[in-house]
Amino acid sequence: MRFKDKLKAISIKNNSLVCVGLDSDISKIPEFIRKGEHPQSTFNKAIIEATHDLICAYKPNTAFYEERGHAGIEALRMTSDYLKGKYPEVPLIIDAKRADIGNTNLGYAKFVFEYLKADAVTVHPYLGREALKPFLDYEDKGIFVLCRTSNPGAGEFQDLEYDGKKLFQIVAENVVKDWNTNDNCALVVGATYPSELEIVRHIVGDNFPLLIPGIGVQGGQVEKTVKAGVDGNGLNAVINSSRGIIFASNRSDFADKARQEAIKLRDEINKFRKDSV
Ligand code: OMP
Repeated sequence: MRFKDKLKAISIKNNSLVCVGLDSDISKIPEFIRKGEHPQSTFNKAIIEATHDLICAYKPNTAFYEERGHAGIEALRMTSDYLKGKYPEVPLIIDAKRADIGNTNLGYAKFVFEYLKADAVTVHPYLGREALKPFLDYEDKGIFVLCRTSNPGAGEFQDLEYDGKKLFQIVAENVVKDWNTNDNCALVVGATYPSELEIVRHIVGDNFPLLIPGIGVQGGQVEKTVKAGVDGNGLNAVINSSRGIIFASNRSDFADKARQEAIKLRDEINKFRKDSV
């Protein structure tokens, strides 16, 4: 199934736009798990078991795995195998923020889509469409292009103006008009910038997924995010929370607490989602 269809189906089935960020920082995993074998994948499996019916996607950021070398890559692969085996209807977004010349991207794309079996990936737009072709050629996958990031310094380049438009607007326009020939593109816009999020949703229209990180710990507000981010059908917003869900507790109740946080976020999103449709 194509990523976009998979995302829509699970968002409707679980009635949820919550994406759980599996940013399983080894130093924050509960100690009793850290001491055991395969700590990151054991932790991820417990989070998946506790939340799979409440969410529309999982998004591990590779940084938290790469820092551990071989053990981390193995943990990512084990997490993917587990998800694909038990809950194949749930999309896996690998947050790797890749981008290089085309020849090199071939290797990056194979790693995320063939080795890790991801449904989607995050990429930088800086090198242009031609360089990202190896990603864009995977018709069934989702290619999330960074557009307006959530960090405080995002505007340094992304707000630069050309011809009366800011760079992030030009990125959104180019992606939706020129890059999306396989209907597999999506954009990343931070929850910390709801006005920019509204502009981007206006540019891309309905039926175009936006990954929206920055809720909770980074300060993004749910009401503004939902009102600005969902499409006309109340869908296609993938609202990510990582630390706020997976590290809600560092004791033996961590999975239950993660479930409670996921329910809280799902319900808060749905409260405002109804007003937006
Ligand atoms: P929390 O702040 O813990 O919820 O984590 C946010 C996650 O979203 C991290 O994995 C970030 O790398 C990622 N992210 C952002 O925070 N801001 C962005 O602009 C883009 C991303 C992303 O591409 O997911």
